[in-house]
Amino acid sequence: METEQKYRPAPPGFTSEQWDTFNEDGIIFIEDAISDEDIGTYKHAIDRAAATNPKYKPGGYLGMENIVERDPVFTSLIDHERHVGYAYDLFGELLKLHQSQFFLRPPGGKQYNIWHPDGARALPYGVFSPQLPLQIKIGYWLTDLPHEKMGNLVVLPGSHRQQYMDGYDTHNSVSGEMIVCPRKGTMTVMHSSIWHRVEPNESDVVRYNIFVAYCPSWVTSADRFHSSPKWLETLNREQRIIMRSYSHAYHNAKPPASEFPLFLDRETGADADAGTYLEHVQLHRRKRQTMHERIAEI
Ligand SMILES: O=C(O)CCC(=O)C(=O)O
Ligand SMILES: [Fe+2]
Repeated sequence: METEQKYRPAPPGFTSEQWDTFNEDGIIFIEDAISDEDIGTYKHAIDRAAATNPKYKPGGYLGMENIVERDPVFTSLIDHERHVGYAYDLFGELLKLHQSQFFLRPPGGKQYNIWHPDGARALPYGVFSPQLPLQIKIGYWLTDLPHEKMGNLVVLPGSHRQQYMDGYDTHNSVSGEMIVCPRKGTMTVMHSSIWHRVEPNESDVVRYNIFVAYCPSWVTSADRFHSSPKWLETLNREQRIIMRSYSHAYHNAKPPASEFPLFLDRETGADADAGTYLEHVQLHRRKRQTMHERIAEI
């Protein structure tokens, strides 16, 4: 009984349609995922962080990383019910926050990215994991971007399966590209191997958005080596685990027993898969099936 209260069931993740689209296109769009009130809260937190950043000039471009450690509003994103289930579906009990960031992309801003996939370039994740991502990026879109040339994200749907792309390291439009024109409140879930770039912003609005990326704990983090121990103490159990701030390096691959289960199975509430191991095998040494493994079996 006690264990049931101690651990949370995994929040909702991919529907089977979303999973099919994610595999086909490398990105899914979930409109109206974020309420107007929450959009306001996130934008205020971005403005607060910008105002205290000595590098920020009002009206200028700004990208900040490891934002979860900067403001409680961003901290709540580590394990937010709105999206963490998508990451858990992929990375299961070894889920880690890879990177958290926001961008302010103002009119006339000079900083917009050229075509690239996220993650390793000289030895991309796709070499080992041609189908499943080793990183996913959740996007929170906080500004209406109804047209191109608004600092939009541009993706090449389906390109998460390809290792080469002629537009690489250029801004050139390529055939088949999709200029993402989200309504504010849209959430995206992106396979990090998808090729993407960013449009210039020739509009009169500032593009506000947040990205939180996840990976397995044995893939390196992108925006920190360790988190502040004092700050970690302020987190709930799942948030603290998902930050994976280990002082023993091998814990990245083999986390301590106290960190299992991260979540309970969302349907059954179980902390282990039935019928897989003999009784004596301890939980932290057990493999639990991820959503995609279960689906593959059906
Ligand atoms: O800001 C965007 O839309 C994408 C940024 C990007 O590609 C990145 O941070 O890797
Ligand atoms: Fe990127």
